[in-house]
Amino acid sequence: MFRRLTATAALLAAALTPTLAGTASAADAPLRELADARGIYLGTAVTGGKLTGAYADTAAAQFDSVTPGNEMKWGSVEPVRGQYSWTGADRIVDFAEAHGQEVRGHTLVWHSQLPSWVENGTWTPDALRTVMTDHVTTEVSRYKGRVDHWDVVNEPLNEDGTLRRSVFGATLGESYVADAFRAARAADPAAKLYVNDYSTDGIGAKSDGMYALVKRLLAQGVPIDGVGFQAHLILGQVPSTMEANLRRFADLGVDVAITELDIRMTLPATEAKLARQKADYAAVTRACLAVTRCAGLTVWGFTDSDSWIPDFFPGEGAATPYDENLSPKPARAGIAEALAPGTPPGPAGCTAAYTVQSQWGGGFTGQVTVRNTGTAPLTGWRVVWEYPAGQRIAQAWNATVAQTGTAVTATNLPYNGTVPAGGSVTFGFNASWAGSNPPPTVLGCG
Ligand code: 9MR
Repeated sequence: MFRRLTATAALLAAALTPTLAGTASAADAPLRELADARGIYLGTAVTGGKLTGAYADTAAAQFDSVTPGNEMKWGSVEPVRGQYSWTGADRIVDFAEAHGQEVRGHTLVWHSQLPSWVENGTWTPDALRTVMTDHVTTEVSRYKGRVDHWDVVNEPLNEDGTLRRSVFGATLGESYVADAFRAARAADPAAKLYVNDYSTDGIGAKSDGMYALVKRLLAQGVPIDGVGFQAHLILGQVPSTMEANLRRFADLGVDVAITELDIRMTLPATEAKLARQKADYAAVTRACLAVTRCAGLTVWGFTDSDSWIPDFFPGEGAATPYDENLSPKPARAGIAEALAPGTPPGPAGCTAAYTVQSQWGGGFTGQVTVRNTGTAPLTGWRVVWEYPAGQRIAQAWNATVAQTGTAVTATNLPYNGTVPAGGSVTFGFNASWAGSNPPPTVLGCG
């Protein structure tokens, strides 16, 4: 899909006033309008059974694309061979149509959440190929004209970039990927067909494998339109090569999309971690905006009450842009500010470097350098960090510094908020320590 440009762009540009850290007033606009004005869609995974009340209202108001979290998977729709159950999937597609949203169909061929008759069957290559293409044809035909993007093949690769030995890979080799795409194209020629995987977000062995796979498929004339990057990320670990990675795929002549974004942290969530998460969400959003063929960005659940993370990573969570009570978190503002008219796409606007200048019994002097690594001037900055060993800030200069428990927030003063591209400013402070004085565990700038 190519970017959609609408009149909303001009309206929003006129309505929003640039302030600290981008355009703070963009936080009030629905995310879907901000995204639309920048030519991308903003989607969320949803759980069909929860689509009532405030959950439904937020999903409809903020997002212009939905992905069924589970309801379109093979195990959900064809639990018994040839017997299809569409209730869960229909509910989400109906909801999307009622609210002017696109649908990302997820997913047709995947090694997980398969019915046991497929996973544990004994298959000849021909029999499995027939079962697979029948499944693809039936599901895509059912939603012909109603599903905009399909994750046709999900997670086909191992960590080293080789073909996963799923029942499909082991029985059919790489040919199953091509056959699944051909069946999907035949069933709905207008739907955009994607291959989708995790840990392919930055440049590395696995994304190299995906790159080579997509190149081979294209060379064979396989009807593949796009590559999905799931982006199940860890706080503070947005790959620095994400934008370059998206771009190299786009340069092959396919669309790209961020399909399952979440950014998990070790619980409890603190102010500093949430601020870091905000910067991370913004960085991913900017990476998509920077690549013209990035069709859109989908979060994997918009509320922490509907996230897979706590079940799969005990002790971790708070990975989505809204908290469990559907209140927006700083991460939501991170997306909004990145999408706001006038925010430059591309790499994050600032980094922070923390050093201890001198230390004595019980006290030390610290210094933080804020560097503008973006392409536009910063018009304000905020640095957050977290102390692991009970350090306490006593006084600061060249910034306003506040501490709540372990979390420290430093903001610019009127005279040093503007930092030109490539420039830096420094502030300092005196603080106390006892026992040890380790560096901050979380450090972020936004
Ligand atoms: O969000 C889905 C969760 O409810 C399921 O329990 C889980 C089972 O694996 O699948 C989750 O979604 C996955 C998605 O379909 C593919 N990429 C990884 C996602 C997280 O596991």
